[in-house]
Amino acid sequence: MNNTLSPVEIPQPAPRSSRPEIMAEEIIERLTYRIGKDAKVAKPHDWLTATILVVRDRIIDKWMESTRKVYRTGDKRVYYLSLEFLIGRLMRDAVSNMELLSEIKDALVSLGVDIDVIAGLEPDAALGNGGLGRLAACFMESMATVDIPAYGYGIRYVHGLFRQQMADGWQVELPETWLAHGNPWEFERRESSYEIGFGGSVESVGGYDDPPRFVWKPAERFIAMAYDTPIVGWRGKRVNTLRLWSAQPIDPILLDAFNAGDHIGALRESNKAETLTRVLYPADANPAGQELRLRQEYFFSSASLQDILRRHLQQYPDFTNLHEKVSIQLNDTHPAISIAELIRLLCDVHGMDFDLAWDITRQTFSYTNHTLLPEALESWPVPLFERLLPRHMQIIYAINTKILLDARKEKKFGDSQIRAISLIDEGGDRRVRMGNLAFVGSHSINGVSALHTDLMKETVFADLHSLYPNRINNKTNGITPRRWLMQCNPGLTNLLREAIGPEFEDNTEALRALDSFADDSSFQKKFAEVKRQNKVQLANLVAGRMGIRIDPSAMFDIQIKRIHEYKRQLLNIVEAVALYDQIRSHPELDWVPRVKFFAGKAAPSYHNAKLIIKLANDVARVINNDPAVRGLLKVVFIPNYNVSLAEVMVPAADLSEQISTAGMEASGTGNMKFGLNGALTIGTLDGANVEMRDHVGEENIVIFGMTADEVARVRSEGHDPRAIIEQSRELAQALQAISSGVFSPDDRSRFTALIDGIYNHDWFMVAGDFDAYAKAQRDVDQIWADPVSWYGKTIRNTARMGWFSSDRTIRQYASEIWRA
Ligand code: HBZ
Repeated sequence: MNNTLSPVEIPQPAPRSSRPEIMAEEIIERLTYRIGKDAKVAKPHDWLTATILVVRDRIIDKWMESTRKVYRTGDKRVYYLSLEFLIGRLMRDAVSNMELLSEIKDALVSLGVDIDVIAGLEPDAALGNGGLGRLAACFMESMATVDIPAYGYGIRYVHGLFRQQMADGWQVELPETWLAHGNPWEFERRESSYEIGFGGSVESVGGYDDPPRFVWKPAERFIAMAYDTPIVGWRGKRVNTLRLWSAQPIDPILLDAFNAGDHIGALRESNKAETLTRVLYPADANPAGQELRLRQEYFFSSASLQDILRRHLQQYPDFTNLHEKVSIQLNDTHPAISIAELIRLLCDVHGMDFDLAWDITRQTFSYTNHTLLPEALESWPVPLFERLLPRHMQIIYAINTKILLDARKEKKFGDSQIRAISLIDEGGDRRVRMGNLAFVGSHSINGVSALHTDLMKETVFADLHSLYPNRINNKTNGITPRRWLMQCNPGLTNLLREAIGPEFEDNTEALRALDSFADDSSFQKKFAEVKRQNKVQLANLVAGRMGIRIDPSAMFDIQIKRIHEYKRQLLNIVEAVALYDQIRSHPELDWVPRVKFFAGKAAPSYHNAKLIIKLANDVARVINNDPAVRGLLKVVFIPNYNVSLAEVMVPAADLSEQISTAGMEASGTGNMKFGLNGALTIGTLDGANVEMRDHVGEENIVIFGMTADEVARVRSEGHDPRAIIEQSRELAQALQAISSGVFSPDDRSRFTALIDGIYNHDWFMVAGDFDAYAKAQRDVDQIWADPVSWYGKTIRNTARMGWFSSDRTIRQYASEIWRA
């Protein structure tokens, strides 16, 4: 019943009890009436679903409260538009943030169910590739935690990031089916559906006295339907919405065609719609240039904007105050078409004048850049753009005219600078530059670490920055301490609570108090014991999944992230080969036992990244089976890296590898997770490593290698990698061994071209940084050999990483960008 029709007061449901007995009853109730299973025959999966439904009810109470509150207060809403949300499993997160963990455990125990068993069955929602998608997930949780009324908008991909399997050491991609058992977290919202068009033509109407109005007549139309997932903040203070769009056909079946016997043709529309939101593009650095990707980008941007405008009109008479009530954050350029779409909706649909619409648009949008790699900057061929989005193309030309006039007015710009500022790349085939569109359509453009932001000003956006000097700002990334400390590392969390009290649970910077325990030997012992337990868990996982036995007293040296040449897994592997050689040549020396762990996925079309995975596996096979190594060195590549695997690996790490070529990693966030969980970092002065060093102190982090400036200089002046290699016997031998097939006897030239890249140009400075890296690793060995020193440093890492909480990052976005 709609309460505008009915004069009666609709009673609110009574708040749900959190007593274990009551929750146990409710779990049985859900099992019986919602799932239709008798407890006697229920499968673990049924118990999981029933448990989620019980937790979900308690979340819904808070969810509605949060929604009512923002209507009441008229507070500004923040919209986070992202093509990726790498949220992982939600049950432990929800239960823990609702502070129901022990109650739910007890309820399940009373029913004979082990929470860890059912929690492990929840699919890992991998609607993202890597750092960018995971950042969006951490931000969603932090926005709820710091009480910002926020909505995440994205796509409900049927298939998230592919499942990675190894076949003889090669990556094989298999489809991922996270929705196979249904998704108890989501609510289908049929009433929140919007029409999305593509193609067709633009007509202009009117125009005598009034300015002409443009009407887009799309050739194809689809429906975007919403699915909502509640996102719970810490202590359940606020629950926000993650709204993901799914494409539906307007006509599910073309009956005329069907009746005429064309059974396949009858489903054409339906198939086309399903294709739109079926898969996540698996490339994380080179833009996926296909038409379907642009369609996905426009599809979710348009649906989100229509939804935002509809919500605004429920509370306000028109859009003149839109920028006061709405902030839209663009997570990279993937949703940048939203800028043209907002102008289209305001002008063409709601009759606003272009200049006002442009003004409001710019005050509403802000854009986060996540990469400087020139090949990663999105651009679309003008003919494709024109065909798919003819009206948006016109709007982009109109914006461009304004921008270029601005630029011409400033006498300082020459032709090459004007060309760099233009939204259209005119060199070669004409292309629309999405980065430039995002920049000029936003009042704030932020980088994700201090170094990255500086480099943005100096490189990709130098000319736009000179035209609009106050727009670029920095917001150093952060991670949510709930998932990345309290949930994934309960052992450490308990120890911290014992030592410094519970304040850090609400304010991560209170971890600082741990500093005074760093040299306390009894605390060091407890800290070491927690780490050992976490390492045992990882060792068990590896034994169970891969049949490899590892000794938890060895140093766990971990590099987990997407496989990319700039992230330099290759440098790590080459160093492992060099170390292997040393151990065999000098068995008499006191080698520190190490296990080098790798995990990560390669983009399916990224040849060298896939070769690097194969190399890691080939090297692992040889080293792990060589009795001369006596178990002093092991190499393990764990397949199918995802959020859930990270939750086991991060707490178990002794050494965190953050070794990208300086100037290339925008920030990194894995670096922060490891530091918080008491790992020592070995890293370059890149991305947020620079700020980590400033926070933890340079004596508590192992920094090596060329700086970003040095890399830039070497690249422009040219260097001679061959000479560098010849001067380093260790490096030369390792490269020679790999290149000549020592690790690939079945195909001796498998890695020759990969290694030739180092000899010939060494773009990523693997040779350039090798000696510094190898020396830094031996420094790490020395620290390890002295446990008092090791734990002093790692405890200080945990103590000083509080600033890297995404709560801090979100507060900075809120006060400096969103003014929310
Ligand atoms: O964003 C990453 C950066 O490499 C990393 O340094 C940073 O910490 C993180 C969060 O700011 N960038 C990505 O993860 N980028 C992508 O995943 C991506 C996905 C699709 C694309 C391009 C990039 O088309």
